Amino acid sequence: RASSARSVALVGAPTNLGQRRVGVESAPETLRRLARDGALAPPGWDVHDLGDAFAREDGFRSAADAAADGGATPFAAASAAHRKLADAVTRALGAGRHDVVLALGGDHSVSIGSIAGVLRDAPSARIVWIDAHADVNTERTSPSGNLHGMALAVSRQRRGLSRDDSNDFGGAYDWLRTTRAPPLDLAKRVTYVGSRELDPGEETLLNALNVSRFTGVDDLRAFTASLASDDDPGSPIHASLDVDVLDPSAFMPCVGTRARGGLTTEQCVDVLRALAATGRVRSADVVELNLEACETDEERAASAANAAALLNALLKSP
Ligand code: EXY
Ligand code: MN
Ligand code: MN
Ligand code: MN
Repeated sequence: RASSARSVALVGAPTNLGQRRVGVESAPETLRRLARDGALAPPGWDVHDLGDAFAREDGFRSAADAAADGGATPFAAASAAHRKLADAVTRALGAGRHDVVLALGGDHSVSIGSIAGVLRDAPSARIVWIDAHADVNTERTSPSGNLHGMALAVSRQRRGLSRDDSNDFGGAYDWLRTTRAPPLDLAKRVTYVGSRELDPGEETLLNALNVSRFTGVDDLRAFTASLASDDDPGSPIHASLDVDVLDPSAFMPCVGTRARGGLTTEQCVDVLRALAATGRVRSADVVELNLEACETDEERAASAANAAALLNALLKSP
């Protein structure tokens, strides 16, 4: 590549196993098409598509099968896919050829894999969780049984997998115990941006641990200001971007879990630009785009374009 160009690597994670809707597993293909059209990255970036971390059929469950399961997450299959994503992310980061590695979901449970992959490469990495939801339910507090609402609970519970029977997942995530990735310390490493729809158990946990959350418009400004005075400016940032953080009525109708209210595209772009401006964003997820979860072609076009605008904003112009 030209010496001035920056490189962004794409790793697909085409799965819908963390929730019950079909369609979200196709988002990597949608995002790749946007990349081919030049809409995904700003000028000055080379896009390198590393393919999918696992086969689409290994991450797929039909609507009929999901209904037959009563919606319960197939933990073993999900975990196997996430493990492959973790390996792909660690490999892409370690190769040193890419400035940023993007994991393309898939539902938000894929972050279990990408975060393990990131922490193995950089144990001090910060996670910025940009989402309408907190995704920190345990098996006991989850109202739905859907794994995408538990992703951060899995990432933090390494030892708890054996100690805390409320988060066991049938042993499916035992591989996290033996990976070199440390368990995720929520209070130290995670910042929430845009979270507005929490379950009671999540609220209790985040309050008890005193985890940083920035939700309203003033909060967003405070968040971008806080980036300049980070106490750990050397650590890389992993941005986990759930597109349902945007307002579904105006900007992002094509998502599986709509939460009333939310950010405008412009507000979210500002946050992502501020993150990019730190020069510390080494990796990101983009998840939950589901073009089958909305009604019209107009909605599909707007949702895809807004998702691309967010990814663009995350990549700093050289
Ligand atoms: N908190 C709800 C649950 O755990 O079922 C909804 C979670 C939605 C998760 C989306 C991906 O951010
Ligand atoms: Mn190139
Ligand atoms: Mn989420
Ligand atoms: Mn969400």
